[in-house]
Amino acid sequence: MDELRINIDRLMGRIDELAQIGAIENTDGCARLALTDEDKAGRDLVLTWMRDLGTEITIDGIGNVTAVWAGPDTDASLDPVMTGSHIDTVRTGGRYDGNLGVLAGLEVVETIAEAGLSPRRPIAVGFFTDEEGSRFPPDMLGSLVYVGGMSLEEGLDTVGIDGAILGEELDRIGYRGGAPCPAAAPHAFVELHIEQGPVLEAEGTTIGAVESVQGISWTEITIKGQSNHAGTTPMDLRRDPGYAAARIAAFVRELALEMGGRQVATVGQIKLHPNLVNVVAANATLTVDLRNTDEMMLQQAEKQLAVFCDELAESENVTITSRSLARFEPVVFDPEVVDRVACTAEALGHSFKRMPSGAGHDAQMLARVCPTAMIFTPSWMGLSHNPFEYTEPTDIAAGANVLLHVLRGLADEDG
Ligand code: HGY
Ligand code: MN
Ligand code: MN
Repeated sequence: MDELRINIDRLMGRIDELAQIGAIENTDGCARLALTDEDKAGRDLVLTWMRDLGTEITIDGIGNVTAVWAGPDTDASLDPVMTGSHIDTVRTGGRYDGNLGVLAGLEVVETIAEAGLSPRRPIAVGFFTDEEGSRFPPDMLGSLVYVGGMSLEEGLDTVGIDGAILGEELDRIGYRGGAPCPAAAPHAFVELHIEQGPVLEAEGTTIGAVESVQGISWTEITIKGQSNHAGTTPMDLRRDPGYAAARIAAFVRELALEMGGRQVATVGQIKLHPNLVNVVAANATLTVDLRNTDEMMLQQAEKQLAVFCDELAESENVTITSRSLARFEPVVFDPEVVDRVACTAEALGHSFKRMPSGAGHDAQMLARVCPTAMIFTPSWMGLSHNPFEYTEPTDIAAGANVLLHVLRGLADEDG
C-alpha cells in the first residue's frame, strides 16, 4: 500500500463548515430534517464542493445527488465505484452521522486528483434523500428508491409526520432532478459512517469492518378512547389512550429485556390529543422501533406486540390500530468487500473488528444491487442522534484513509 493519505485538516474543515447549517445552539450538533430549508442549504453547500472538484453531478427524481469523478486516464465507460451516505439529520443530530461518509468521499476524490492519479474506474460520491426517515418514513427512503426497492411515485407521495408531501417539499427546495430512478448499479459501494454505538470505543478499536445491518421494524400505533374530565371521571369508567400508550411503552421495553440478545425496542414518539393537563386523552399516537439481527426473533417481537395490543384494547375498552412505517430484514454485506476493509485497516496499522450495524444505513439498500460493505469509526460514549455526538479527528483520518485505499483497490479491479 502506498503512502497516499487524505488531508484531515481539509476534511475536518468541511465537516465543521457543513455543521454550521442548522447548528443547534450551545452544542456541536445540527438539525437538518429532510427537505427542510436547512437540508436545502446543506445540499447547496455540498454541491458547491462537488462542482469545485470537477465532478459530473446528477440529481434523480427523489433528490438523490451523485457526483462522478474520473482522472485523465480513467475509463469513463466503466461502472463507477461508489461511496457516500446522507446529509439530512434527525432533530437532535450530530455533525458526523451521514455527513462524515459524504465529505470523506469528496476528500478521497480530492486526494486522488491532487496526486495526479487515474483509477481505472470512475469514483462516484453520493448523498441520498431522507436517510433518517424521521420526517418522511421509512428511513433510507432515497436509497431505497435509488435501487428500485420503492417506486419513485410512492416515494414522492410519502406524507411526512408534519403532513407535508415529500414530492412537494422536493419541488419547494428545487431538488427534484431528472436522472432516472432506479439508477444504474455501481460496480461496488462502500460507506464510511460513525458506529453510533459504544462497541469500538469500549474495546479501544479504531475501525469497524461492518458485516451486516440488523432488521428494522417501525410501527405507528393509534389508540382511540374517550376524552373526559380528569377530576370527575371515576378510574373504572375511563377509556384512557394516554394510559394505554404508557402500557405499550413499558411492554416493549420489558419485551426487549426478556428476549435479550440483540433485541432493542424504542418508543420515540408519543402524541396525545388534546394533550391537556385536565383532560383524559381522546386519542394517542405512538411509534415503536423494534430491531434485531435475527429476522425470526424480530418477527416474534412484532407478534408479541400485536397480541399485547389486542389484549390491551379489550381490557381498557379502547380501539387500537397500527400501520407499518418501515420494515427491512437484516442485510449481510459482501464478504469480499468486508475483507478488503479489514485487510486495509490492518495494512494501515489500525486495530479493527468485524461487527454488525445497529443502525440502518444507505449501504443496506445498495447491497441489493452491488457488492457493498461499510467502515465504522468509534463514537464517543456511543452517543448519536444527540448533538454531542463526537469522533476523534485521528479516528476520522483512519476511517477516511481506509476508505481511500479500499475505493482505489475496487476502482482498479477488472470485471
Ligand atoms: O434509524 C436509523 O437507524 C438510521 O439512523 N436512519
Ligand atoms: Mn446515518
Ligand atoms: Mn442517523
